[in-house]
Amino acid sequence: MHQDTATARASRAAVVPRGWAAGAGFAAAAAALAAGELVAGVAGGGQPSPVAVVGSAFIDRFAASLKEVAVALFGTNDKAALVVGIVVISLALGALLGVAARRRFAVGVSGFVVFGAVGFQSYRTDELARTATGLVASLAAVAVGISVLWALLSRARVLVAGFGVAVPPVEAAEPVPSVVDGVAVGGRLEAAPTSAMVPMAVARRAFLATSAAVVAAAGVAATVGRRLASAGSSEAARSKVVLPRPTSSGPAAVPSLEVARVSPYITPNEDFYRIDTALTVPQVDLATWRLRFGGRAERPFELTYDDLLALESVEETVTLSCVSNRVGGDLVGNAVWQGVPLGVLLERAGVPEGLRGSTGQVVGRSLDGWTAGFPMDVATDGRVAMVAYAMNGEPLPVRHGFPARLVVAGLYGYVSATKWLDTIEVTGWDDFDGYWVPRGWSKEGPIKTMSRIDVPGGGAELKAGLVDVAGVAWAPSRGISTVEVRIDDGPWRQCELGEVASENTWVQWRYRWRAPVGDRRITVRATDGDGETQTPVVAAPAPDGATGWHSRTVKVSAD
Ligand SMILES: Nc1nc2c(c(=O)[nH]1)N[C@H]1C(S)=C(S)[C@@H](COP(=O)(O)O)O[C@H]1N2
Ligand SMILES: [Mo]
Repeated sequence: MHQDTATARASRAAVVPRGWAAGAGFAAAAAALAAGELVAGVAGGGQPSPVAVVGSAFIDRFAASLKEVAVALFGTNDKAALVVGIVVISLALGALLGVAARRRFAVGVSGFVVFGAVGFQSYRTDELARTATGLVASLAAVAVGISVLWALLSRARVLVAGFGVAVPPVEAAEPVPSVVDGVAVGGRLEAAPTSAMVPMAVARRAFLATSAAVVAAAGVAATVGRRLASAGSSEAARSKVVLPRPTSSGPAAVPSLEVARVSPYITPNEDFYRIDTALTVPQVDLATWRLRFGGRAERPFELTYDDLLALESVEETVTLSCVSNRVGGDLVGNAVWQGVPLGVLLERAGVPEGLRGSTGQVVGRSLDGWTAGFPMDVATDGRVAMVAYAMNGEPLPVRHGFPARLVVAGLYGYVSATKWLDTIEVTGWDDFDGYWVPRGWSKEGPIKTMSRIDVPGGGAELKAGLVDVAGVAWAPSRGISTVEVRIDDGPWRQCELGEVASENTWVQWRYRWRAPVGDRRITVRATDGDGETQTPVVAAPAPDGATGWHSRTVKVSAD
């Protein structure tokens, strides 16, 4: 038989229960993450936190497989989902570490060190992050994580050994009145199976309160960190910008077609779709931001923000579309952009003879290292291509590329529309591939002709009689010549088209349908300015844009 002394029992009792240890690990991980947020906030200058850099590294590593999945699953909420995922996984791993550390604390220490190493490594590969910030944030997170785990496990041990905070000194000679069912054995508190419940519950509650306080403090620290981070941000700089008047304006604003729930001709900035790989939007200090022209340009130069705004500018309405947009999808929008023609800037930079036309490439590089490239002749063939700094009369919104971005009519965003511009490089077509090219997307990305039904909605129940069928159609840089609608397998009917500023924008269309009773399928197709009709062949977005006709089924009933 084993020796079963009171001493042995007491020390065994001092082993922290699994649940408590998991709680301690969870709270320690929360504190570690919060320490990272706080350091990033104090560092300022838009320095990302460990959660943010790990998320960015994850995006760059898995972008090719995720782009489709993420867009499909979360729409533009994919970033929030990623951040939540990283936090949840970190906390869960923290809980596991806590359990492992209750017998061997070294395991807990190693766990947090590995956490810190992953964070630090992500800082080193992140274009936006400074290594120094990464070092301090990672070390702080590791130190805080280990300290909190140690403190909570020690507290847990004291509580468990003492069987509850309410228990007076165990040396008490008399049975302790408050521990009704407890029995003092040899000067130590011995708990009968049932008797232990009451004081253990008290102890558990005390431990829970401590852990909850740690988690709450972590929440406060993380919030303060986030606040600090946003204080010196682009948003602050943007609010002080005064835009110049455009030197010349493209065709003036056109009236929007008045059909209930059809997309307005101009997409308000708040409703404009957003797609990018940036988990934290690059933050800019306008005093130090420069737009550089380089690569193989003959006369590399750079512009300050004020220089850029002082140049002659144009204002043009251009429809942007994402290559990931599905048939009927909403990753498309139309805005009035103000900026400096790219051709003028390239002229100043000097494009070597051998790089003019299709042998050359214009590469936009963003502050966070994202890149996109398109053929040189696109910049010089007379279409709208500009370094834009304003969108719908406002300084470029931060999420749409403040302080400056590229806008090129007729090309999908992934090959052209670099936001948060840092550098524009002149290079050879074969000398560089933009971000999405090695990830399986086509090197050239002209926007395919597309049309979409906005109203009636899919599955709508309508009354027989006159019904407005309406939507938008686009083929930027070629324009739309006709839009046709078909009911079931009936003949194609020409639609009425709204006004457009130019061939670079989408057009609103409407068909006045005398709807007969029954389940009906409405299909739309457009023909571009070159006379080419949208193909009915169904293709997925990868590798160069979706095709197919958009249709919707509605139920028409007698009134
Ligand atoms: N810096 C940067 N610019 C970027 C991207 C990006 O990931 N990073 N994504 C591009 C893609 S795929 C598209 S479709 C457009 C979308 O522009 P928007 O978010 O302003 O609508 O931005 C482009 N510019
Ligand atoms: Mo895109």
